[in-house]
Amino acid sequence: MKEIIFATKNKGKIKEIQAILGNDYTVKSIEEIGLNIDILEDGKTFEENAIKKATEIMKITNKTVLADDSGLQIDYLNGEPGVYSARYMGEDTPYEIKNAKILELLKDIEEEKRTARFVSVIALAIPNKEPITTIGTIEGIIGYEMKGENGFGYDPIFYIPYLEKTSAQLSLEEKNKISHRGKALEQMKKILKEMM
Ligand code: ITT
Repeated sequence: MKEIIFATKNKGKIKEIQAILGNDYTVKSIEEIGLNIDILEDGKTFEENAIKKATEIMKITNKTVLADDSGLQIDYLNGEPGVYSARYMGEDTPYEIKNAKILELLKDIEEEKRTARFVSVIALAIPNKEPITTIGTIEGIIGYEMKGENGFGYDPIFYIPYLEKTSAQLSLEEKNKISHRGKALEQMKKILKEMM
């Protein structure tokens, strides 16, 4: 089977990615190939950061590499935490604390003003080729409490009105069908078929 390296250290992401690409490709995280490097995510956009992650690892390995840069944009907070989602309140701060802080900031805000979306940009880097990106989004609102045990990160506060559930209350398969990352990866799957 064709091998793809996924330039992520996030275990929640890799689970979702393997469920989507795993039947067609052998997907390895950077840890699984024995690399331990930190890439400075200094881009201003998801696209810049995704391309940077994929390209840096492609140059080191000389192999096909995918990367995801993603985040949660909360309209009431002017789009924050956005590209800083992983670093919001500090990279090592537990998500219970980050999520509690966001709930507190939006405490008395009515539903109409709680709109938010997850965005994922997937970048593909192949040696000697220009990088290619795909994008996926999912719209929702910030809930009034944390709910659900699945997923990772901000999933317990991301409420999807038409499902009446947070994304942490969805199974991996349910989330992948509708999520930002699922949508971006499905598009990337088509590109991969042509390129590899
Ligand atoms: P890598 O760079 O190693 O892939 P990371 O966690 O640092 O891992 P990002 O820089 O792309 O990745 O930050 C994405 C953050 O956005 C992630 O850490 C979560 O806080 C949040 N996020 C993205 N997708 C999410 C999802 O599906 N569910 C919950 N939170 C998500």
